[in-house]
Amino acid sequence: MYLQSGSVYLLSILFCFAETTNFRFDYTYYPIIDGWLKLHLIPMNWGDAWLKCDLEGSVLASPTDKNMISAMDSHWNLQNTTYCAFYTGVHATFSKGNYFSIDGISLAKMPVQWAADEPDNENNNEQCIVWTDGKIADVNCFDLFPYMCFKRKTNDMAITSCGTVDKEYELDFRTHSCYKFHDHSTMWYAAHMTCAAEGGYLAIINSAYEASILSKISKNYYNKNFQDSIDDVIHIGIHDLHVHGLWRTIHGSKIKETGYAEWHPNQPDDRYIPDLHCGAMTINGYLIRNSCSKYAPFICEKNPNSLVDIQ
Ligand SMILES: [Ca+2]
Ligand SMILES: [Ca+2]
Repeated sequence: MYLQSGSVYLLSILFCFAETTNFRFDYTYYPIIDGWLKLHLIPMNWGDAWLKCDLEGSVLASPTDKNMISAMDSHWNLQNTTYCAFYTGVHATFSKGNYFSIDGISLAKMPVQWAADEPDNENNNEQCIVWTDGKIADVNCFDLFPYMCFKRKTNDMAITSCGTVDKEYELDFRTHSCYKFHDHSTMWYAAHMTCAAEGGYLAIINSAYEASILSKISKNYYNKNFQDSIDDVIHIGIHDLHVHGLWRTIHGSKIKETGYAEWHPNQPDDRYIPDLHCGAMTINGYLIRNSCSKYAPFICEKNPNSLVDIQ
């Protein structure tokens, strides 16, 4: 019975993905560049913009040729924003004055024009390039601007059963969720941002079975890489950031209502310790209080439909 419903589920997923050629629903395909663009309207500094595109599986878009410029202009003109400029991927953050796109194309090879009075490298502190009204200007990389991400279509791109081109997500047929273990240790907030950019969320444990899956994934990593690991916790999606002691999932549920509330012995204790407001999982699958700024690996969970354009 289980196998049958699992098969039907898989078929529905495959059918759904066969119907779409989208990279992800929030990117727009432009045939002229054989790729996708996305404008992020929440302004960020250039480094954060670079990271956001990177986590989404793309790069900051650069005006490398006339087709890219045409597509970038078209996409920008679709948006309703009071900003007059957005970040491109062109930067000189490696050495002043030497501007390249993210993939190393020299600005000197791009068919672009500087805006009036640019470049001025104001205060000798402008190493990033914005696109403004069809021209470019150098700005301080810490200034906040919207930014545009670009994903080039490649022959090896394929949407998996997890609804993403990211092959590291694996579908579990019992939970109908996909999981990805990130071995890059980072703080809880950055882990949350990473999962969100990938179309997922920091894993929320809903059953003993799901705890066993996450434990197995984690043990695989730790046993392979650390023989004497004492740092054996993994960020997951629980916290008491809003009120000390009131533990919730990042989707707002009480821990007891998620279907799994197996805390590590003596956890969570009531002592108030600043910063100890984020939740983690031991490699054996027990919940534990953890420092939000502690660097640890993490697991993202993803609904297979989260990035699919269902219109
Ligand atoms: Ca300038
Ligand atoms: Ca779950």
